[in-house]
Order: sequence, then C-alpha cells, then structure tokens
Amino acid sequence: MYFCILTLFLLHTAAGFVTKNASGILTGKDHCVCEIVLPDSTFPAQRVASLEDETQRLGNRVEDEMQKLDEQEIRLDSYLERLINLTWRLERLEKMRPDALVEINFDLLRKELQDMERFVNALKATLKGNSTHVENLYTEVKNISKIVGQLETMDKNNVIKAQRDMEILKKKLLDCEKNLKAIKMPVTIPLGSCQHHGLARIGKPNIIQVNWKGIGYKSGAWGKDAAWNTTRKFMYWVAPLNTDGRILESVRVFSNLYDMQLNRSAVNVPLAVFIKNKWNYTIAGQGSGMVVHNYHLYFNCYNSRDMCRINLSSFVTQRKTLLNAVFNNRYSYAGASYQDMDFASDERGLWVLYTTEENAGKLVIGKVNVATFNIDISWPTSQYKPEVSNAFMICGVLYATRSISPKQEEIFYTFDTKTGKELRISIIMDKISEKVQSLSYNSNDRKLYMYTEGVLVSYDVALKP
Ligand SMILES: *[C@@H]1O[C@H](CO)[C@@H](O)[C@H](O)[C@H]1NC(C)=O
Ligand SMILES: *[C@@H]1O[C@H](CO)[C@@H](O)[C@H](O)[C@H]1NC(C)=O
Ligand SMILES: *[C@@H]1O[C@H](CO)[C@@H](O)[C@H](O)[C@H]1NC(C)=O
Ligand SMILES: *[C@@H]1O[C@H](CO)[C@@H](O)[C@H](O)[C@H]1NC(C)=O
Ligand SMILES: *[C@@H]1O[C@H](CO)[C@@H](O)[C@H](O)[C@H]1NC(C)=O
Ligand SMILES: *[C@@H]1O[C@H](CO)[C@@H](O)[C@H](O)[C@H]1NC(C)=O
Ligand SMILES: *[C@@H]1O[C@H](CO)[C@@H](O)[C@H](O)[C@H]1NC(C)=O
Ligand SMILES: CC(=O)N[C@H]1CO[C@H](CO)[C@@H](O)[C@@H]1O
Repeated sequence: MYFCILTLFLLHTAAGFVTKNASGILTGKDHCVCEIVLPDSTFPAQRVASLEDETQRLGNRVEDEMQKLDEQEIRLDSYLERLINLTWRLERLEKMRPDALVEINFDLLRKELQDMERFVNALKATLKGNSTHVENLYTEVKNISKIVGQLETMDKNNVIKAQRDMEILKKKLLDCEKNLKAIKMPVTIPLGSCQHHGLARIGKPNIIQVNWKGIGYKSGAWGKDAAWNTTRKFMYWVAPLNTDGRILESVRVFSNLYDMQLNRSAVNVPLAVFIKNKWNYTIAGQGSGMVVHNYHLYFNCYNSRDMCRINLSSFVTQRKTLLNAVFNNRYSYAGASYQDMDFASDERGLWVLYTTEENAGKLVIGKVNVATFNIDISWPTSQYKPEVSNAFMICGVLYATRSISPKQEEIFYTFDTKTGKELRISIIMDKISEKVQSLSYNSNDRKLYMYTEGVLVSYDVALKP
C-alpha cells in the first residue's frame, strides 16, 4: 500500500471528493489522497510514484518559493523569470507524457533537474544564508535527481506499466486538486483591486445556456456590464451574430439572470434596419469582439475600420475610425472570423485589441478614452494575432489564449501595459466546444464570459495574492 499526497500546499477545505478504481482509490476530505496497490512488489514502482509526485511537487514548490520571495520583497526578477520558465517547461513535460508514454525521457528530465539545481544554487548564493526554504528546495532537487538515477537502472517495461497506472491516478489527483483550488481560493483580493500578481488559474466551465437565437448561431458574445463598479451590475447582454459569423443585427439586454434564462422582458437593441425590403447595415456590428461598458455596447462597425458604440438606453450611436486598424477578416483570431477588433474592459478601463499592416498582424493593445472615444495610447506586441484564439484584459495585462485540444484552451501569453513586458505562461482552461468565438473578463464579479459554438459559458478567475 502506498500513499501519495500531491496537494501539500493547498489543504484544509471541506470539499468531499471520492473516486474508486480497481488499481487505486482516491479519497480524502481536506486534501487529495490516493491509495494505490501496486502490481509488482519486486519492482520498485514506489520510486516511480515518488518521482511522479516529486516532479509535480517541485513545480508547486517553485511557485511557493516565488510567492515567499515576493512576500519578502526580495528583488530577484531574473531568477524568478527563469524559475517561471522552468516551471512552464516542466508542466509541458508533464503534459507531453500521457501520449508520449513510450518511455520516460530520462535525459530530458535529468537536464531539467540539472537546470533546476543550478537555478536554486544561484538563488542560494544571492540570498546569502537567509534562505531556509531555498535550502529545503535544494535538498529536494538533489533527492529527486538521485531517484532518477536509480530508476534508470531498472527494467523500463515495468516502469512503464507501473507508470501508466500512476498516470491515471495522477490525473484524477490533479483534477481533484484543481477543483479544491478553485473552491478553496479565498477572496483575499478585493474586487476591483489590482494589488495582486496576475492570473493564478481558471475554474471549471459553468454552462449557462444556448444563446437566444438558438444553437445554430455559432458566433457571438455575451456578458454583463463590464465597466468597473457600473451601476448596472445585474444586467446581461447576448449578441449572436448571423449564421455567416460576420454580421451583428441586434442585441438582447436582460435586466437579470432569471429573465435571460426565461428569454423574457428583454430590450431588443436593433443595429441593422430593414427598410424597403433591404437591410441597412450602416451601424450593424461585425465580428464577435463586442463588450458592454457603462451601458454602451462597443463593437466593430460593419465593413469598416470604425469603432462603434451604442447607448443601450437611448440607442444613440457614435463611430470613430481606429487609425491603421486592419478590418474585414484580415488577421482575425484563430477559429473566429471577422474579429478584427476585440474590445476588453477591466479594472483600468476600456481597451481594444486589434492589429495593423504596419505591425504585420501582431496584436496591438489600444487604450480607449471613453470620454473622447479616441485611442489615447497603444502598445504593439510581438504576438501574431492569428495564432491567438482569443484574449482578455485584467488590470491592464493582456492574456491571450490558444487551443491545445478540442477540450482545452491554454492561456499562454501575457503583455503588461504598465511595464511593456511580455511573458509566456501556461494556464489551462477546460472548454465545452472546440472553437471560442469570444472571451472577456468582468472585474465586477471576477469572471470570464465565453461564447463557444452558440453556448454561453462562464468561468471563475483566481488571482495570485
Ligand atoms: C531573513 O529575512 C527575513 C525577511 O526579510 C527577516 O525578517 C529575517 O530577520 C532574516 N533572517 C536572518 C537570519 O537574516
Ligand atoms: C528523498 O526521497 C525519499 C523517497 O521519496 C524520501 O523517503 C526522503 O524523505 C527524501 N529525502 C528528503 C531529504 O527529501
Ligand atoms: C427569445 O425571444 C426572441 C424574441 O421574442 C425570439 O425571437 C427567440 O426565438 C426566443 N428564443 C428562444 C430560445 O425561445
Ligand atoms: C467606483 O469605484 C471608485 C474606486 O474604485 C470609487 O471612487 C467610486 O465612488 C465608485 N463609484 C460607484 C458608482 O460606486
Ligand atoms: C442607412 O442608415 C443610415 C443611418 O443609420 C442612414 O444614414 C443611411 O442613409 C441609410 N442608407 C440607406 C441606403 O438607406
Ligand atoms: C445614454 O442614454 C440615457 C437615456 O437617454 C442617458 O440618460 C445617458 O446619459 C446616456 N449616456 C451617455 C453616456 O450619453
Ligand atoms: C525558457 O528558457 C529557454 C532557455 O533559456 C528559452 O529557449 C525559451 O524560449 C524560454 N521559454 C519561454 C516561454 O520564455
Ligand atoms: C472501476 C473503474 O473505474 N475501473 C477503471 C480503473 O482504471 C483502469 C485503468 O487502469 C480502467 O481500465 C478501469 O476501467
């Protein structure tokens, strides 16, 4: 009987999670514990298990250490970046494994560990003695290197067999851990505050309903008024595009969730008008990049490089040309057509994500001045827009996603408009359909709103304290 506890660093929640399996049992009230009876007692499969655990644990430890360092306000930016990078690569290694499970890639693992050892050593040197937790981390790195060394001399077929079982259990453990984290995450960061260290993780998808036009209307967007502390906190808006995935003819606004679920008492806001047997699309919308900010819908005006907005009470519209912006489905997001302009709202205001010929299809972030309806400042990034499936802003930081499978999206790139720094990260989001037509953040409830193949989905967002 072997016990493995993966979740050393979260603990203490009352969430129950029990799964049974012939080869192992997942149980535990405060944390995720797995009990497993391993198939072959002569084979040191426990070591494989330890290796698995330790690798995972190290990833957590690195994050944990980073947080401690942050708390102590020790300026070790360059080390932190390298550690983030390493964690990221370790995670990728982990992710790679289930498919490429033909054999453990010892060389790669060893190299990773050597790197880790060097980083930790450098960290020790910098901290000069005041570094008990870094010492511990160092010991663990040494220990796991030893385990890897021992494993290499064993029969690989057995290792692989044992590992396959472990892999299945481990996946369950990770799911369990993820759920716990999502549930556990205390709301220590007040809504609206930007005193945090960015996105930590995303909860499970909450499927709300099909858009009011029906499942055939695959493109569109939805959400609530996203302006920070708007007076319209309960309203919902749903904007399905036509089936061409291009034109937005009307938006329905509901005064609360209940009305939206019953599709009743809506205000229908027409953007296209049907006169004399002809549609007039002068102020129709184009693409799924719209957002509601202070009771105005912001969108890309049909067949133009103009930003448009409509007052959802008076229906008064305004338009402004977004200088140099490309339009009409040039460099749109992967999997979503005609999204030349993607509006985003966060704690710091309103933004528009777009690109220009000059910037060769790489994302540009524009800060929208809502008083003048101009772009005050813009930031060119180095991220090619068609490689991104969608993007949102939190506290002036852009987060871009890409599809890694029909079931998962990865938040892989960030750009901080305050520092001009870009980073690679890896935060996984489960999704219910392959294509994501829109994704936007709302600072009032700290949720993400996704429109995916006609279905409205929301996600809880956890930030790093
Ligand atoms: C280590 O650092 C912490 C936080 O900066 C400080 O409170 C503590 O006194 C230091 N300890 C030693 C032994 O220098
Ligand atoms: C090293 O790993 C072994 C096997 O997992 C474990 O029993 C031991 O406590 C570890 N030592 C340290 C110092 O972490
Ligand atoms: C919601 O209401 C609108 C307007 O009455 C209607 O066109 C639409 O078919 C309704 N949707 C559903 C799913 O009932
Ligand atoms: C909105 O929040 C700011 C601080 O973030 C506050 O000063 C202001 O009074 C708030 N407005 C409303 C309408 O609550
Ligand atoms: C279409 O509507 C706009 C105003 O929304 C108006 O200025 C324009 O004349 C209309 N075009 C036609 C052909 O009716
Ligand atoms: C939007 O329309 C409403 C109702 O006519 C009006 O009270 C409000 O001031 C308008 N908002 C803006 C920003 O013009
Ligand atoms: C991580 O570091 C490696 C080696 O220094 C580098 O090649 C790679 O581009 C980095 N990856 C990211 C995502 O920053
Ligand atoms: C009851 C149950 O879920 N059994 C599964 C346990 O895991 C093995 C793989 O190791 C599956 O084949 C079983 O179906």
